[in-house]
Amino acid sequence: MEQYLTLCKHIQETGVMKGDRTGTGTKSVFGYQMRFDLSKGFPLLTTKKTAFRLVVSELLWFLKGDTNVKTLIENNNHIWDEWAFEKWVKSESYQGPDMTNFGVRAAKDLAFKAIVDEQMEIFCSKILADEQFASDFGDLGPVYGRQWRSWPAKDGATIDQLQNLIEQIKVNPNSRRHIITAWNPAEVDEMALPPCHTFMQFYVAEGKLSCQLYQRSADVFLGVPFNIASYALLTHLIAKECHLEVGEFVHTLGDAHLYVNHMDQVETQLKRTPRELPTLILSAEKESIFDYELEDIAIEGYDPHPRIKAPIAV
Ligand code: UFP
Repeated sequence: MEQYLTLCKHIQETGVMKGDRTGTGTKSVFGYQMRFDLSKGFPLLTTKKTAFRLVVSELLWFLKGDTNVKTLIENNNHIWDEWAFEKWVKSESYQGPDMTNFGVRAAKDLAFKAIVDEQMEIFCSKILADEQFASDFGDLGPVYGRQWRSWPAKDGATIDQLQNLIEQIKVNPNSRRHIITAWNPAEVDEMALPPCHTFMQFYVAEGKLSCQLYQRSADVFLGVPFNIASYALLTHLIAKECHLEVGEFVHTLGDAHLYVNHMDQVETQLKRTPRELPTLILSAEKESIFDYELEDIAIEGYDPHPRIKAPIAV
């Protein structure tokens, strides 16, 4: 995973200071590309412990076309909580302490962070306990799952981009049209977070399946390690169903940034030496990518450096 550390250094050295939506501030570059040869091991970051189980439960959530955080929270996956929580605290239904700009404020003020955490806990228990609440506030809008599996088409029809893609890879591997887009201009405004990983293309050559992702916006410290693992996993799953070997994952970034409050963590990471990549183990019984459950996907030989905590910018 030298490629990832090289990207961090590249932003440190050549990035420009840039304000951003969250008010945190970033160091940023525009346009960058990394390549990962998936036959050489599974690209899960070894210079800090990265929670693979969260990558898996999020990807399975996308694959099922789900857009409600309830399923994620049931699996003890809290990576999308902030986005749903934001909708709740901005609504009439929320009666607790003022949560304006809770992300930025919590990052600077530990006492306030405790108040946010408390409200977040209340939010998660309500999602789990109250179906109406979950349907009102757990849904993130037409995010990835919706666009991948049921992109709204003319006359109320929907397009299953993922199913179509897999079929085309099987019957017409040489096609240059193996594409899925999550960026739906007609619906972006209804999404809790407009898709960061916006557009993917698959490519078949010499019996191997490769994937290229265009990611419009990349939180290089917190988001990117997840994004790499998630698309590497997706490529493996599709390759297995299509009886192909895995080729490369090509990761193309638009605005690639380090948040200013992640700089110390990045330094820590850069001092560490990458270790051997782990191996992905997929259940031999599962064929269709739509049939996988959490226990069908595992990682072996993962021996990372310890976790590094950092505040997320909301
Ligand atoms: N982000 C990622 N990867 C993701 C994801 C979010 O890096 O998969 F969902 C980061 C990028 C950016 C922020 O820092 O979240 C989204 O903010 P914006 O919409 O303003 O680009």
